[in-house]
Amino acid sequence: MAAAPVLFVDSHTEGEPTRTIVSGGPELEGRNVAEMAECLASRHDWFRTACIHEPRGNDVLVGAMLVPPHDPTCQVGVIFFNDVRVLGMCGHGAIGVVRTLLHLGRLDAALKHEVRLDTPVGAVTASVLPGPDSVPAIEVANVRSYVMRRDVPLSLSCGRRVTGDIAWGGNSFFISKDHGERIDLSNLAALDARCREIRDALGAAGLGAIDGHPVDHVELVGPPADPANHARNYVMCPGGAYDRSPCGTGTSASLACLAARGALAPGATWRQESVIGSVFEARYEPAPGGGVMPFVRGRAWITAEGTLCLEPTDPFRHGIRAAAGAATQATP
Ligand code: PYC
Repeated sequence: MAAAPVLFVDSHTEGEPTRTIVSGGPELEGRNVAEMAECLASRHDWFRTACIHEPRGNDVLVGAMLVPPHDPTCQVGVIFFNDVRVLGMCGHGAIGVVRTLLHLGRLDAALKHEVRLDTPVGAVTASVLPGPDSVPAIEVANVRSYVMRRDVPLSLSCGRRVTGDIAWGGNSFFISKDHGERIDLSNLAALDARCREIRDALGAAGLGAIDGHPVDHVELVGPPADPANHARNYVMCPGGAYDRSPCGTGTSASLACLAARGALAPGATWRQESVIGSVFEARYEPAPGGGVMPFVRGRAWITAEGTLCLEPTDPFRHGIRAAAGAATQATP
């Protein structure tokens, strides 16, 4: 029997792209979405690389595979992945998925509409709200976010010392303010270098993973360019690409840090600017058990839709992977 076509819809959320796999792809086994994600990672990694790696994708793209939900309160299951691995959660990706569901007519944009997404790290509720220029604003009630370690000092290879908090917002982040770099598109090379130094120093300090979470996102925070906003960030993702959006899980982790310091009251609005100047509006409620329940609001636009073709004769049908310095294709 021929494999079902892989249908996709591409969107961007405040600049950061999401490729939603609407149908097709490998059958994933599991008693819940976390187990299905594990099945994708361990047995079908070729599908992740086919969707995200060149020549079909790129290192900025995040994939979102729609799967049947297991949590009976959820309408859809979603497994996020990037150029490196399967992710637990992705804030901009969740907004892109909901925009895609609206585009496909699976949600009614005219109504205030709630949709629950079953993700590997738990159920996430998204609300569709009226937005400026009749573009809906999508607010994601993310998973509980919390600080794992505060004021962690690091010595970088350049000799600079930085401090930062390690926090969870659906992914784990090292969040630093005293990094010494301008958060500006004209300074990308230096921002990239500083984040890589920080990641190396985290590894050298034995902080590459905490509480079972790889600390593989680095978030540099600075003053906003627009005084209407509260902060600007540069977020390096696990593969080294920077987030064009203000990063939903990174904004959630930042809220947890602000709340832990008493620097932001529950319910108060936090406008988080990205390095490209796009904005997420966020707030939190105290979480039972500590930390915060974050709400992150942003907008997404559809950029493309179609079928991914994996021709059997194409040596790079499963994506180009750099292994030991050589470009190889991933095989199932
Ligand atoms: O929005 O959570 C996010 C995210 C994580 C990595 C890229 N974007």
